[in-house]
Amino acid sequence: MEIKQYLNEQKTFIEEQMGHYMLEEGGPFARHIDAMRYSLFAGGKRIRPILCLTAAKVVGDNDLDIRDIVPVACALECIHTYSLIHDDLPAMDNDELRRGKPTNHVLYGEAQAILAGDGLLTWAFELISDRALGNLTAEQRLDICNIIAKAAGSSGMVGGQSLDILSENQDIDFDTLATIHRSKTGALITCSVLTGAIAGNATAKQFAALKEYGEALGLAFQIVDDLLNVTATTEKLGKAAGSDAARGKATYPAFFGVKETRNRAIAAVEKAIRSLAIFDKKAVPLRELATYIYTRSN
Ligand code: GRG
Repeated sequence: MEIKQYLNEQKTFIEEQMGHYMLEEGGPFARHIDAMRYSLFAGGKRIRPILCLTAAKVVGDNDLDIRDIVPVACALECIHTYSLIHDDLPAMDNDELRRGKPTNHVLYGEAQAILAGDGLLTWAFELISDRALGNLTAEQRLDICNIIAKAAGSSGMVGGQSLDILSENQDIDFDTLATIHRSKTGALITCSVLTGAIAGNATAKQFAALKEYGEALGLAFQIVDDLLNVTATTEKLGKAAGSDAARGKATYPAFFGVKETRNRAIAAVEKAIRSLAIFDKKAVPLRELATYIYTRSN
């Protein structure tokens, strides 16, 4: 299978579906909804929703209808987009470019950008908990809400972001860097895989394997992000290259140099692929996605 073609098809499908599930334009809150839609539809690889849907297909039986899981996949992208909007704010990374376009606060102002992020985060939980959307049991919805809240909140992405900011220009040890990567980036990636596992009714053994896969993939993803920040151009990245060093952030290349960082990324990809040993050829897209994470250029 050609993974790039699979990813493109999935990205197109998810973007169509997000158009369907996102708040409609207009009405009294038109400017707020515009700001949310601007960042949600500004491009992006859609890796988290793709992981969710692909994991569900791996464990699901023949009756699985992927459309039942689409609201959850869209919710993951809403949360990811909120995190990027807030990450770009002047109080955080103060970036003016994201996905090759002006950041949310540059266009809408800081207050509206904060609210666009808040709106997307909250909308995500509305999508998952709305019984009229998709055919999931109440228990599945509750488990999915819980796993996402944990991954996105203070013991996951938000906590990791806090530690990341506090660690700028500090002499942190490798354990702290690993904690930042695991919580800030890895947690939402792992949970994207696991939401698919819950929606597809994974067995305990399948769930454990997918958890190991998600954790290794999340690590590989962040190591490659660190590498690209050093090796790629702003044009290619669609966001400021070299920004980690400029901000005094601890990264894998800062700890180990580029060559050893590449080796560690490859080791994480290999671990992710090994974790899928219990699955048959249905898991090919997950395996190839792990390799793609290493070779991606933005
Ligand atoms: C709660 C005020 C407040 C802020 C939260 C949690 C947070 C802000 C920010 C952390 C999220 C963050 C920027 C993590 C870095 C992860 C990362 C590598 C993001 C880029 O992901 P891609 O490459 O992006 O999937 P695309 O553009 O493809 O969607």
